[in-house]
Amino acid sequence: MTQVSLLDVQHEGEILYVKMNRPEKRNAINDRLLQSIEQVLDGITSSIKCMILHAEGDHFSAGLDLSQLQEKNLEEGLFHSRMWHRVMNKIQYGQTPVVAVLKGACVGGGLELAAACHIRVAETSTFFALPEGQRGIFVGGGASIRLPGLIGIGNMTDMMLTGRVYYAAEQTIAGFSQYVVPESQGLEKATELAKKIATNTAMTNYAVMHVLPAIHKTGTMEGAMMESLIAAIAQESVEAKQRLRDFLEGRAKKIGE
Ligand code: 1HE
Repeated sequence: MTQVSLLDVQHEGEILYVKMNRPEKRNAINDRLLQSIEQVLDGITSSIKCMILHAEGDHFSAGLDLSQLQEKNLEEGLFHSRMWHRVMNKIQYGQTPVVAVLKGACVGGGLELAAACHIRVAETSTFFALPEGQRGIFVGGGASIRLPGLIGIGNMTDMMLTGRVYYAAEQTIAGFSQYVVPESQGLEKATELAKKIATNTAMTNYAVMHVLPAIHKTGTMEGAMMESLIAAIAQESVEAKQRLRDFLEGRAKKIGE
């Protein structure tokens, strides 16, 4: 039997477009889809300056493919969750910033996937939920680690205990996504943002992706020292020095230009 590819991957210059392509199952994430995402992440080279993760169909993702979970025993369940953690960590702490374009369902593991990305652009049809509570299970793709930081532990608790759904259109979701855009405009907005991200120095993007979260999680003394170290490292690069000269000599764009 020929297997249809669950991911559509396209390069455009420095931007890598990765599209989940399982619309008939609302982009529910089975192991094959998760592993395909991991393969793409493993293959990213420094020529890619930003990745955009988006989805075919009306929904970003209906979360974990529940048909797979049903068959797992305790040990398999543990390793399955750890596999999710591995892939989510490769997104968050990988080679390149990732911008996610959200629409329709962004629920369960789909929300965990979105939360691992660096920027989220939500079209107005997006809704966020954690149906794990109602399905009798628990989040297993890193939501406990990432979501409280985005929306607060109180809101995550509410979502899991009561099945609360948040709608992008209500504009109550500042923590879920940094941007809310009209229907069908997510990819255009994500591309605009990716192009900006691609103009940063590699060290700035690295520091934001890897050092900022580490500082955020550590004590203030240690965090301040880490900040000083990465600030010193970043300003030392030839490219940073050139950018500072460009500004001082009137060649750089001003804020907002
Ligand atoms: C699925 C899944 C899925 C759809 N696993 N097959 N996630 C959930 O509990 C969300 C479950 N899904 C839904 O609530 C709805 O499907 C939607 C609101 C997202 C979309 O509704 P709708 O009416 O557009 O589609 P549908 O008719 O419900 O689904 C279309 C098909 O996709 C159907 O299969 P078909 O063979 O009957 O056509 C559905 O069974 C299938 N489908 N969602 C498997 N999730 C790392 S741990 C994370 C733990 C979790 O993510 S738990 C949350 C799981």
